[in-house]
Amino acid sequence: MEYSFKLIEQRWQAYWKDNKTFKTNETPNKPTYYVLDMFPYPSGAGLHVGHPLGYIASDIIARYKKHNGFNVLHPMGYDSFGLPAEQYAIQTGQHPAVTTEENINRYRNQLDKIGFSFDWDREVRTSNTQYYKWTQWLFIKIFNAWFNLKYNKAEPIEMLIKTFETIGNDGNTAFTNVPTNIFSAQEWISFSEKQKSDILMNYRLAYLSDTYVNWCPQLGTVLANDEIKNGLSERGGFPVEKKIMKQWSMRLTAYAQRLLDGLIELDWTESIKEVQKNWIGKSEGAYINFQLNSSNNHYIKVFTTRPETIFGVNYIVLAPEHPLVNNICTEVYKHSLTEYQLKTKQKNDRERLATIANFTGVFTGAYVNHPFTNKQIPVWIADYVLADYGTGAVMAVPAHDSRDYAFSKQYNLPITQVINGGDISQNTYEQKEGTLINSEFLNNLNVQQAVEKILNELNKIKIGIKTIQYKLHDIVFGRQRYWGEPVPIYFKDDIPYALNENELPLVLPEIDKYLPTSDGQPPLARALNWKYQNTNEYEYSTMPGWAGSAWYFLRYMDATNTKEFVSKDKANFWKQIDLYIGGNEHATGHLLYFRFWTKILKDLGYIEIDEPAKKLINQGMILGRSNFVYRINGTNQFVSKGLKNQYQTTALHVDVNIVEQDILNLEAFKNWRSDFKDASFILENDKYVCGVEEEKMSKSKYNVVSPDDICSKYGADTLRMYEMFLGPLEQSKPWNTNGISGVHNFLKKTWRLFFANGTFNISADAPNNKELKVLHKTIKKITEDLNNFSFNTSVSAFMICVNELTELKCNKRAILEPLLICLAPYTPHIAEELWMQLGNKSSISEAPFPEYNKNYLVEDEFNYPISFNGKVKFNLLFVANTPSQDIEKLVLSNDLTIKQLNGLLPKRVIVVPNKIVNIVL
Ligand code: ANZ
Repeated sequence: MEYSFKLIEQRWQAYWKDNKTFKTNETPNKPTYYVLDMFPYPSGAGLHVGHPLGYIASDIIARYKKHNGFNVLHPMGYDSFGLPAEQYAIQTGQHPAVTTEENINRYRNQLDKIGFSFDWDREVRTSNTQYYKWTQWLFIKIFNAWFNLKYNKAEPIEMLIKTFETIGNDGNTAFTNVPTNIFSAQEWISFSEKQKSDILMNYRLAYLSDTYVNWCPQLGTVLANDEIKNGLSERGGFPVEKKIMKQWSMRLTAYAQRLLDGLIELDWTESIKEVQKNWIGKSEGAYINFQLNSSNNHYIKVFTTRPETIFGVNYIVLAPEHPLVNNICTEVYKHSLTEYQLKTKQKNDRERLATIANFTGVFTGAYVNHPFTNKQIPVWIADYVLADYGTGAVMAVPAHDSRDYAFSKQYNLPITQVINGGDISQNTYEQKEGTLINSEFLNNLNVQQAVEKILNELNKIKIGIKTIQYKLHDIVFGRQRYWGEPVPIYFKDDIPYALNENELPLVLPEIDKYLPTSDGQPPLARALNWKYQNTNEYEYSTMPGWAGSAWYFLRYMDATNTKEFVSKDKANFWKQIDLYIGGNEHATGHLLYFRFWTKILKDLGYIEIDEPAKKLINQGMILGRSNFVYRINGTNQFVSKGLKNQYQTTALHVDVNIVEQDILNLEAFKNWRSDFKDASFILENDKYVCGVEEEKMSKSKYNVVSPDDICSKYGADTLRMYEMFLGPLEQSKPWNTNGISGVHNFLKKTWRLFFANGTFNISADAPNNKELKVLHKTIKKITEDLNNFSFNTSVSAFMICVNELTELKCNKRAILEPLLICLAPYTPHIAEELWMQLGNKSSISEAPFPEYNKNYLVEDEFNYPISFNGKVKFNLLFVANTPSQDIEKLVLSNDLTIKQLNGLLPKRVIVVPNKIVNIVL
């Protein structure tokens, strides 16, 4: 019987579906294992062979854990709100829900062909009302929460309101990052509803405020920092500018320290942890107030990490957007200042920080007093100072800070070096230039002592205090787009109110066009008669793409619960993701946000875990292997790669599906595109050889390989095995179909172990030691590999095993049956088929994973190198552990030895057991 993978794969996929083989078990007292893939956004292009890489790895682990008796949770779903469906809707008028549904169906179809063990009963789609009802519910919980610094956790807003009612806000421990006036309990009670709402906004973990946002005019929406790459929108590559807008945000900064601390215990790669650490960007330093010369009461507050350099301060710089700028600027400088502020608006943070050679700024006309020297210090504005870091103001110390130095050079500002104890500037930038200040005040102090002393002094006069700053920003939560969760808020008398829980879901209304209104309101403002209780306006922005994915891992635990987003029981049963697999492009987006929401949910008492995913593996990218043809400029003639240097040519991508082993199929090429119908060719050796390059897989490069094609040509088992064979999971690697037939042949060879002359032929005989050794060596290797998530190395172990068994002509059940179980996680269809043919009645996935017996692994023979005066001449095979005297005798009586000795008598024979024999002449 032939290995007809098509039939086999269809049969078992249907069997698993009909028998719900991979329905999640929740058997008490069994260990649990939660394996999750980052769910896909169902794009119109479908899956290419790069997408399933992580899914295959996680599927292997899920199946392996099932063999080992775990309750395994291995679900899949769709991150189905998002921009592409909406952009498509704008172009075509097609409702994004329709496009999304079509794309999901296509994805599902493709996924099904690969034979994953997902429990589809637990599928989630973030755009389903029954899903986003809970996203909205969670939003309301976050809106109604504040962060209590005393306990370092979130608490319900009612508790804060109670404190305000009893003691006001003086000395309270609520986290806020906006200036808030002090009020008494009496005052709080006398405040209007609107005033109270405004004050609470300074504390809520989801809040509305005037915020600097990254506005992308072409996309008509704001973008989060991680949605911007090199100053352009990640999607579409459009320019992005800074703009002030009333906007929903989440107070991520309240959790900066916990997000940092939580990283320590996580089994994530160091590089991802490092990225998160840098993104959170903790800096220890001080606030120092510099008194404005023009006023006794006004100060410029700077943030510095180097208070000990204060004697070298030669000017102060404010961010152009700093609120004080317009107040302190003197008349003469107003014009140039306004102009500079306008210019700054055009730049994003990255461009501002990357000003390396070209620092610019303008003088404000104002001065501050130096607290120690009383010197007059000019105040400038410059775009290298960012408005939203620290205080948006810095004390510039050109001798010790490279940016300040470059700026001073640009504007001829004086430079002052501070020489303190001598080691002050260790490890940091230092210019040996400018006036020297050998401050007596700091004489002979080391850095730490100097910092202490300065801060003590500043503290005494109440103008300096230690502080910690984080680079992390709160995250903008509103999007001015249609295809997202409506924010469950309505406005009454300009006050935002959350909907009641029983009013959820707030369903996305139908609109005529997926565009902003003529007066610039978001698309939801187009909805007719869409009002809360027919009276009040709803919030018109929708949630960002990451809202649904910030908690989806919890929904899988209890996907059909209509009463709760997840029950306590299920949340405690499954606890945490044991293994999370996905791309590393989410390092500062999703991977930070779902940690953030998890912490809030824990604080509010809904779940018990503080971190969502214990272990994270980032799979590498599978690169496309692009092919090129070379068109002679101005003609429709194409020259083969080896001859192209003789002509002026332009390289064009050609569809990899009409190229085999880099040789172009000429007829197919002519039929590929109408403009190539009359193409002519200059060949080498009668062939057209294409150029090759590794690039990201994309439609526009015609290098996309679809898993469907591979499945229909070689089968899903080959695809699965081949993707693992390509190399370590974490590495990026090119897709090269050239090697695939090797893997396919390996499966055929495995199949043949079970057949003789076309009929199933298995022996019940007891296995011999050689066969047992091959099997147990393989079990050991596969088990170790699975525990180390090293999948590629398993593939070669399987190949060696099957080759050895073929050589031994082994068709014994006692060997082949356990081998099938080892193979099942990797190539489940062929394993199930042969398992059934062996007479088993239930799915192979129910079988316990074999354990290796180390007694079978003992080497039974040793191939001794035989050397003469230290030079190895040949090898002789002896049964392992043969006594040395016996070996000596056998060696000396061997023909090869006699020939080598050529009549000489050996002086000595040294036998090192299981290593070497040396004959000394
Ligand atoms: C004086 C000084 C002397 C500084 C010196 C540095 C070196 P990190 O480590 O990134 O936190 N700074 C403060 N706020 C800023 C802002 N909004 N935009 C740009 N720069 C800002 O850096 C903190 C240092 O960066 C601060 O310490 C401040 O300059 C500057 F030899 O103060 B420093």
